[in-house]
Amino acid sequence: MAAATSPTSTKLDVEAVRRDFPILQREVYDRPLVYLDNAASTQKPRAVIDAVATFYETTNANIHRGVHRLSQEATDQFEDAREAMRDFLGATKVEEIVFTRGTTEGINLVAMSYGRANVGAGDEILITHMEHHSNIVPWQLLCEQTGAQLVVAPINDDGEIDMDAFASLVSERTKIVSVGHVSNALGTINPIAEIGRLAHEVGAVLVVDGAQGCPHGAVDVQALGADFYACSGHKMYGPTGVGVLYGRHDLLEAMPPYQGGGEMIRTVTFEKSTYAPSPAKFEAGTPNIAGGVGLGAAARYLQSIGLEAIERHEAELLAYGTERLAEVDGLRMVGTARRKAGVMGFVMDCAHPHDIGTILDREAVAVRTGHHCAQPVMDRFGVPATSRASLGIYNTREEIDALVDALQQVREVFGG
Ligand code: C6P
Repeated sequence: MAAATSPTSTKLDVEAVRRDFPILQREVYDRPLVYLDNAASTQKPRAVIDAVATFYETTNANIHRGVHRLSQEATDQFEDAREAMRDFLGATKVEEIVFTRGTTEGINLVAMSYGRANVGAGDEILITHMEHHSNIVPWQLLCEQTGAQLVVAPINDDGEIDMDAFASLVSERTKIVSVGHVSNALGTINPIAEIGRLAHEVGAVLVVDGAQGCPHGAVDVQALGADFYACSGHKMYGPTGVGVLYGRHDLLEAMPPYQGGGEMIRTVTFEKSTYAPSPAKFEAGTPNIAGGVGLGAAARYLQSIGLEAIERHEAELLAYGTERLAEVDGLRMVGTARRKAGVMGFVMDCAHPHDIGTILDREAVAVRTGHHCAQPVMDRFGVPATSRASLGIYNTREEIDALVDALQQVREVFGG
């Protein structure tokens, strides 16, 4: 792995970072790939690819149950990855890190385990208008099952939470507050610590959807005041099908299991089973072992570059991208919050987002188009869909220029 920067250095060496990602060497339609779909899924550095391949080549075995050497080594590697994620998220104990399939499963776990045990008729779950479907539907399911009420805090025209309205919606009835760290559709970075204070004042727990938070800057679950923080490996340069849920230890210990099966028990008889302590209690069945090992490698890779350097790099690119997109006639940005991560969602007066995406694709520029699994956000801004360019650690100003050039082609094709 190239030493792109040291954690303390100020500037990220983007060319060194790019050399760490083999896929960036490939061409699309005989042109260099311009990958601006990082909010959907990031590319994988050699460190992650090697960690997964080496695991299968040298260590592969089931974990936590074998006395043989490979099983012990596989267990050690998987648990080492848990430690890497503990450190990455600033949790105090490894017992607070539960491996999941990703953010979606993490939030469902909290809803179905903590929620069913602690929420009842007349209680409220507070979310915001900018949430991803993964942070809406699990709470709707919980409300259907318990008779609780889903309350939605409004957002303003820039795509920021209206914090006065939010504060007025927090009450003694609020049992769970669940908010995205960073909006995938708007890029807004939410004031999580402030939201946590409001939640805790009334004894509610704070769940943070960290899918778009942890890839782009340092996360400290304690400083954020998060009681739960869910994230996905594939959005932080790690493998797909694996993620983690951070949960405060006392909460996890008190929560009932979410799924039953092997691994999560202490004893089983037909009359009654008893359960293992967390995190095993929430990890029924054989997990994605190689994926977990790859996720640990991704966390350490990001730390080796430096989370502050990553944040600064993406903030500079976002500022440049916002400026350059403003040059495109008829383009309107959707999501103009003061605190934003590298997500640029936009519409154009001359073309539908899907047509924009198709033309950009022919120019080898990969963006996502659609509702981004955030239909209420689209409704709020009165658009059926947006095109979204989302930034990662390997993106460059030249790639933003390529995006803008391709958008000028869109204007030429569709007129205007
Ligand atoms: N957003 C996007 O293109 P999973 O699928 O479980 O890894 O992550 C779900 C999820 C939850 N919350 C937020 C804020 C997200 O952005 C995502 C995934 C992708 O924006 C795919 S829809």
